[in-house]
Amino acid sequence: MARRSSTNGASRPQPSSDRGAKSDQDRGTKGNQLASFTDHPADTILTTNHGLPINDDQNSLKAGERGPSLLEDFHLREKITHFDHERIPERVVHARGSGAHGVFRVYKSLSSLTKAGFLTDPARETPVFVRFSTVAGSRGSTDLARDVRGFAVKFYTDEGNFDLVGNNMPVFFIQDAIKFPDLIHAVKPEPDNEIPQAASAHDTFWDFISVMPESMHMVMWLMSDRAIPRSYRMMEGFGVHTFRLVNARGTSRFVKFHWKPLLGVHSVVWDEAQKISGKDPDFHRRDLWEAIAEGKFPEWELGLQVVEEKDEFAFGFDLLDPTKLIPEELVPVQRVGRLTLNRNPDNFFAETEQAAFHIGHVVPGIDFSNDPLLQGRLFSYTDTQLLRLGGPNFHEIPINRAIAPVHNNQRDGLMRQTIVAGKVSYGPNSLGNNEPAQASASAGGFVTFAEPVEGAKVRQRGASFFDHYSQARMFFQSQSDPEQQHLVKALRFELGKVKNLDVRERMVLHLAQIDRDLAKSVAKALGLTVPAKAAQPPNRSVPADGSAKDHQHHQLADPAIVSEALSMRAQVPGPITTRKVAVLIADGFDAVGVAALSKALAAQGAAAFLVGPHVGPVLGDAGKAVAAPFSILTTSSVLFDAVVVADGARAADWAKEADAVEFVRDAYRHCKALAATGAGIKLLEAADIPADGKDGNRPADAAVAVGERMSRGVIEKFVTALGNHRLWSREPGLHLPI
Ligand code: HDD
Repeated sequence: MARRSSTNGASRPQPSSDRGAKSDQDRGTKGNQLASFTDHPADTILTTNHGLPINDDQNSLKAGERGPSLLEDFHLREKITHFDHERIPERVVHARGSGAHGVFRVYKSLSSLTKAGFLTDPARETPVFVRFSTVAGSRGSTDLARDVRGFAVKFYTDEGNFDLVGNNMPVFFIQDAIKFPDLIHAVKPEPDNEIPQAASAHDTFWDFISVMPESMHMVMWLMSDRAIPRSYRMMEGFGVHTFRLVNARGTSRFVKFHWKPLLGVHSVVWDEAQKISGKDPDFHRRDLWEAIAEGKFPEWELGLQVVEEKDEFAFGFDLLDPTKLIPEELVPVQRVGRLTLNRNPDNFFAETEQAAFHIGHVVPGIDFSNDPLLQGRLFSYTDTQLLRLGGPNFHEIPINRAIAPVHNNQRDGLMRQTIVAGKVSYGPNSLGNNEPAQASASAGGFVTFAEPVEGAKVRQRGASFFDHYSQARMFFQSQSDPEQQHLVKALRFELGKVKNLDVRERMVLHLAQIDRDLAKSVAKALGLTVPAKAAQPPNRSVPADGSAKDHQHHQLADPAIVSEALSMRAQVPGPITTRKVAVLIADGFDAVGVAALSKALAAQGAAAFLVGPHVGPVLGDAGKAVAAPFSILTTSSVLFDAVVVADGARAADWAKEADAVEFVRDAYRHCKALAATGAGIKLLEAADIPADGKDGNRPADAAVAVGERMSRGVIEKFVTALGNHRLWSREPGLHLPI
């Protein structure tokens, strides 16, 4: 098999030829004469990094069979030196991630809003690279941590790269970038013992939050199920900040960017998330990889909320405040284009790990607002790459290269790849025809929107920034009952893990400002009570001289809004495409029934996976064996969306297996669709799952389908339940009394 070692990477848009210098590696492995050394083709022969074919890669060079190794062994030294330097610093935040290539296309020209070429030409397909991530954990941490997810998109446009570096939540913890290092120090593992990994449920995080009221809205999102997505493919994305769109006439409007997944917005439950973290910490990474490998390409629509310049002050909150969102009920999201992820990276390190996103990578037609969080980010991203990727030439790494031509007078530096001919590396010049030449606006030159700016130099924020609770309340009150329950349980869990009593008490005071019932429910599980008139909780995020005192706990002028768009449950569940169903089979299983079920699932893009008592051949009732890819030991129902127990000669044996009982019990507890036929029903009974028609004392469960045979009725009921994602009404019985 031919080995690919191109620095241009077949795996990403090709850069313009004038900058694509060939590497030593390419030159070294392409020589024809190598073919004569072995039976292998020339480009498969093992060489040093300098192209020398290696004769023995099994033994180091020694002075005699039993003698010491020799310093002369250049191959040993090169190999081990390279190995010693294989690691680069992981990202200080968002270290754990997964990437994919794809394309973006706008539905129709948005030229009235922006002059950005990729948003004005529906015929143009723009290549993209997307990296999803968690924030707090290290590179090897679990995918299912309760955390914000990064959603970073690099558009390789004809006018340069545009990076939309967003999250799966539309607001942020802090209002000003100056607090970012504090936030991250608080949430990362505690510095004395580096515990806990990838978790916010510890004292330093909640200590910080409990004296930072501006975090309350984001904390509601973090405690909601949005923080434990079912899949990267089933998350919304948000640019968070207010940006500007500028059209060819120079008219500017404010804009919030959204990504709306076509598979719906779905999450797992917390107990499930914790179990997935043990059973398959790569769950989201695997899910994304497999969907793309199978050709079931994840898709999102790009959404815009556009606000006219004249309406800048039309809201009770400030558009520059990243702890506030614009309710979709006030400004609808227009869906303007589609993102499709259609290709897995060839090499994780070269592409996903070395991808360098920067919120400052914009193209003509897109501009910034004065959001103080955004402004600070404009500094941070290039700065961090200098350390992480080792110097100023990280833009030359294939995954980061623009497809637009790059010409400038920047030269040299560590690991420079581009070979620029000629003497002139300055401008203006006369020796080089004054090139590279500046581009006029009409020739595509980026011109910053000429926003008038005036004011005293101050370290202050606008008054409405000090309303910390209104939108937190709006978020909580917009959730459906099960979503509120999950949020309450998450707070009980997280604060229950906090050892410091003062921190717990302060948090209850904050919750009381958001919603009294919420505070009471959480307090109860912490052994606390909410005072009849809850005191104002502390706010340490004010300057030492108290100049911001007047603004503390300011209340929004807007009437209370309940925003359906904030509830995942209020949204269309989406198709069952790519949903995974575990089918438990034992020897003598109902082969025709399982085939009918698999066919029905496949017809809607979902897939059945056979789980046997062991991996490998399991006999069907007609004597034909099928290979089970999973056994009850190698997998778990938390890794599937739904579970079926098939009838068969040995199906009743499942009921005696503790692992099988756990399998279906978890599926039921996590509100998933279940089906069982014939003797398979015994397993549901062993797990105390109400199987309708079998136990007259219990009401039928809308997401448990049972029958003697795998009838059309059983399959239809099961598939409908799968389409509803989860049957949350099962849950109340599982809760502590509130
Ligand atoms: Fe950030 C990475 C998103 C605030 C500093 N950030 C990073 C990534 C995402 C975000 C998705 C990972 C990119 C990738 O996959 O490589 N960050 C956000 C959002 C924010 C935000 C949506 C608020 C709205 N970030 C933020 C602030 C600062 C940073 C206020 C610093 C002042 N972020 C960084 C960083 C990182 C980063 C240190 C780490 C690795 C990197 O940039 O390339 O520069």
